[in-house]
Amino acid sequence: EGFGPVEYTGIKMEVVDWSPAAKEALEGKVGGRKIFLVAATLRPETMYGQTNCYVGPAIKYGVFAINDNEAFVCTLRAARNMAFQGTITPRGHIEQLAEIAGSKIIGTKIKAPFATNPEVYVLPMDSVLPTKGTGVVTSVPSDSPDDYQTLMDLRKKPEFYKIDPSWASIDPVPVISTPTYGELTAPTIVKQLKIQSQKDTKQLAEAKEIAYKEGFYNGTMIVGEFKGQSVQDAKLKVRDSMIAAGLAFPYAE
Ligand code: A2H
Repeated sequence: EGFGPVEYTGIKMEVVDWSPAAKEALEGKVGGRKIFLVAATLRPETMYGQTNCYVGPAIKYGVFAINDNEAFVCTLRAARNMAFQGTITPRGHIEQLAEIAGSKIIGTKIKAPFATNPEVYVLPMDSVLPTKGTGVVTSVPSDSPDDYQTLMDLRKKPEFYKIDPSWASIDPVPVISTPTYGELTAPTIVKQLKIQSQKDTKQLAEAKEIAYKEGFYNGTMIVGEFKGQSVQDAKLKVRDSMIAAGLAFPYAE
């Protein structure tokens, strides 16, 4: 980790249809509020290519009131941070409406803001850290090697991961073109490094580094409002556009 706070973008993904287990766990607890899973990302410009969302099955999440009409699903740790960043008011005050295990959220259908696929499913990812971001990760397999490899693992062994194969059926969506790796940077690097599973953590860390640098310094947007612009130029514009649309918020830690 570097020094000083990291500026993430919080992405608001409204729940469209809870999994049966989540429905049961939340019954009568969340009122009539609109509920959002919220993810922290460093790459808001890739949100056009979201195909899923990941939670840690063993992570404990809360449903936190944001105001009278909305609630966020994230870790308590993230809610505490948000309560000191103007996202949750009044300052420092947290109202937890319910608690729920990540395993129960899997299979929930959510909205994917700005994405080509407007609705996507929540899937499990074992490497989600409870100590980073919100504990919720948007899955963009075109540009994130971790997201891509996890999707491949889930497709290979749906019974093992206790998922319905249809939840993992959306293919990576090209969002950014890079001169070296083409329109599907993450899958290309994962194949070049011969990565076999999400347990190949050393190679995945290397792939992540290569994909991040290549996308940021040499990438060009091939979809969306800023199509044709460099990733460096588009990154903050996409972020601002999502914030203006009420679909994202600044989140630092
Ligand atoms: B990124 P850094 Cl397309 N546990 O978003 C594990 N990973 C987490 C997390 C958690 N609790 N919270 C966030 N992340 C992921 C998009 C993306 C990301 C792309 C490419 C690379 C990439 C879509 N997933 O990150 O340790 C989130 O995934 C690679 C740097 O703070 C977040 O951005 O540097 C990133 O890790 C933050 O990681």
